[in-house]
Amino acid sequence: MKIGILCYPTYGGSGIVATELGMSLADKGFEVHFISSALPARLDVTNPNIFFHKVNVQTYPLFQYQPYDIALSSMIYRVVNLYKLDILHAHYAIPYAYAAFTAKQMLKADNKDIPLVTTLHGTDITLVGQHPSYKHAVEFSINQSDTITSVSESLKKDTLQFFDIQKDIQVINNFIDNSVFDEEGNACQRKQFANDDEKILIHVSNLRPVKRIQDVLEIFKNVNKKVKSKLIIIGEGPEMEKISEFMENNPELIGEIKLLGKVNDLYRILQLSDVFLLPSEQESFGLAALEAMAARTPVISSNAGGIPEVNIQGETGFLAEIGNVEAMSNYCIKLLSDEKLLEEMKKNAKAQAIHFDLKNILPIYIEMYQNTIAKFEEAKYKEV
Ligand code: GMT
Repeated sequence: MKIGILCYPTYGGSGIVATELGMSLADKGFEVHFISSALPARLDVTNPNIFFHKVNVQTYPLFQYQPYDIALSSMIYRVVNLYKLDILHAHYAIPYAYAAFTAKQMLKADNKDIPLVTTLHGTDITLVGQHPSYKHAVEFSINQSDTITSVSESLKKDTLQFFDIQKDIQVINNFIDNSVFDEEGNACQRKQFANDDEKILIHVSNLRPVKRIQDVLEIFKNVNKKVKSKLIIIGEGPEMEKISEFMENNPELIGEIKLLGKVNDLYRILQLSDVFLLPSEQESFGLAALEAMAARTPVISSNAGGIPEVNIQGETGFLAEIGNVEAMSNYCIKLLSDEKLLEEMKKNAKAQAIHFDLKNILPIYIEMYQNTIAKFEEAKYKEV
């Protein structure tokens, strides 16, 4: 099977899922073609089954805005024709599902067509997709997809609530390759980040307002008063300014907070962390929390969106209402002050990550592709 994957190349949940999925499919012998504006961050192009096609946007002085979506559709059309793809998989509704629909129309004009799968990831539904500028195009392109998948039950519910969707939505959860997180002797040295008597709290995100970075900082401030600790923040994004502001207002914490920016082998740092903070305003699944769990790190989070499907109250961590910094701080203090509880939750977190292992989720994706192609061919046959 030859699969075309359309995704964002940057550090962000949808791009990571698309890249990890494509690489795992390539390992299984499928031919996988990535179409994106840049090389996806985690993509290993040394695999002979992986192809990367960069979308080039021709700048022209007449254009006030460069037409990326047109260049993307043309590239999809071109790659499907050149490499005889069997199926397209768009990750994130805009612009990918929309551009794929246009490419399909171009193919149809040549009496060709291939099926389209669209995976909804989160903010394409809960945030940006609802903006009046995009809503109709998002709804239309979802409905034009042959198969629709969402990364959690919660996101499926939101999609059906916010849009008029005329097809079934199959939930295929985010996944993790636990084997990567299990490699021994790979963890960084704990003393690089904290003293022996200190606990390590960690937050990883693209630091957008939806991640509530202010809550992360306030929780740490409360915890640090009671438990000797350090906070590691990994990622870059628009809320960086909030962190600098917080440091200015809390100079006593400057030495306690370490900003690492974008990090490639994240698991090496997650492996030595004691608790992961995820107080998000919205979170369709919480891949970052799953990555933490795979590294045996319990999660203190909000109960937004699909997080409760991943982080189980009192088992793999604790959850509180969005914005309830006090409750999340207290849970964190409780967890970090009780070695027995901490060890038990670390164990439970890992067990939960195994539940979402690649080995369990990849066959679901493969079956979904096979079913989609079979249904598509059947419908074509009936048309003739
Ligand atoms: O929020 C991010 O980090 C990026 C965003 C994306 O679409 O790139 O992530 C979303 O997709 C992830 C993978 O499916 C989910 O695990 C995240 O929960 C989701 N983020 C939000 O819903 C805010």
